[in-house]
Amino acid sequence: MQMGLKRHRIWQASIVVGPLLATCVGCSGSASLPPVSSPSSEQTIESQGPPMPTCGAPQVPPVSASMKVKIEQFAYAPRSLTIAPGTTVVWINHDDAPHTVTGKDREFNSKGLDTDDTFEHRFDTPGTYHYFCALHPHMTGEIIVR
Ligand SMILES: [Cu+2]
Repeated sequence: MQMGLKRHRIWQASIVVGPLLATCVGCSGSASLPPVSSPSSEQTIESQGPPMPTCGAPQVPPVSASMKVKIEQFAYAPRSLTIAPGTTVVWINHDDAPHTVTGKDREFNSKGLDTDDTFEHRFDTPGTYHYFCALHPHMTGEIIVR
């Protein structure tokens, strides 16, 4: 009777070790196929804990600010835009006619923008930047960086 009990215990112990090893293998295995593209990937990473290197989840860079200026009916909207240094301004042409975004002092200059084309420029230095459309010089706008 007693011998039988002991054997039973030993058998149980070996069963406990087995699953532990299996869990370890399972960890690294699951880390290699994380749902990286899912928006909740940050939560997934936290729950996975230390084994991050094989995970390869890309760190989301801080989103740099950007502002949009529409080009509509031969005008920039808004015509005057105030932004913080380091902001990227994106112009998008909603007109059927081509337009450009040309800095008065040529600090920046787009090609002719067709419909729905965009042009972007990052403003790092405080100041007022006047610009116009090279094809329709009466179209003017300004970017104020401060
Ligand atoms: Cu134009």
